[in-house]
Amino acid sequence: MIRLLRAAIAATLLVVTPAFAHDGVTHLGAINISLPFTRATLPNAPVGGGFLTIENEGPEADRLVSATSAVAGDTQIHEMAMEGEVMKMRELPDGLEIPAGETVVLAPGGFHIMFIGLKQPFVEGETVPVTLTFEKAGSVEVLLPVEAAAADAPTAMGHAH
Ligand SMILES: [Cu+2]
Repeated sequence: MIRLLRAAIAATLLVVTPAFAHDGVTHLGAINISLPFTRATLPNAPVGGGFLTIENEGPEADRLVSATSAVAGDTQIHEMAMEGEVMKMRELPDGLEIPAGETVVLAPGGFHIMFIGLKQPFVEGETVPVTLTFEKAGSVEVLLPVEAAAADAPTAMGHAH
């Protein structure tokens, strides 16, 4: 019985081990995720945005294929693109490629994670959990610190506009 229990615990540890956070960077295989943040939302705001930086240290391209979170009814990966003369955001149905050896930044005005149908407002100083799934590296939960509503970078970057 005890042996079974130990085996179960060991198996659990094996599943959890590949992802770990260090100095604010979440490591998942060849993928490093840093500078996560989101912005405070007004009460009853329908949507929120998630931002972070994804580095691929590996020799092969990977792809962020999905994002999920308990804070919203739906969570999507979006890009900003010109439609005629208007900048609009749209979902990337195939996710976002992270080329080998490159870094892709999700930031206001560009790629972002879109939380749709917020179940509660995002409050400055709290964190919003999001689970990111990569085609090759697998899944990892990242906590996005909630910054001020107009923030364009995490506080740690030292931005003061
Ligand atoms: Cu969006």
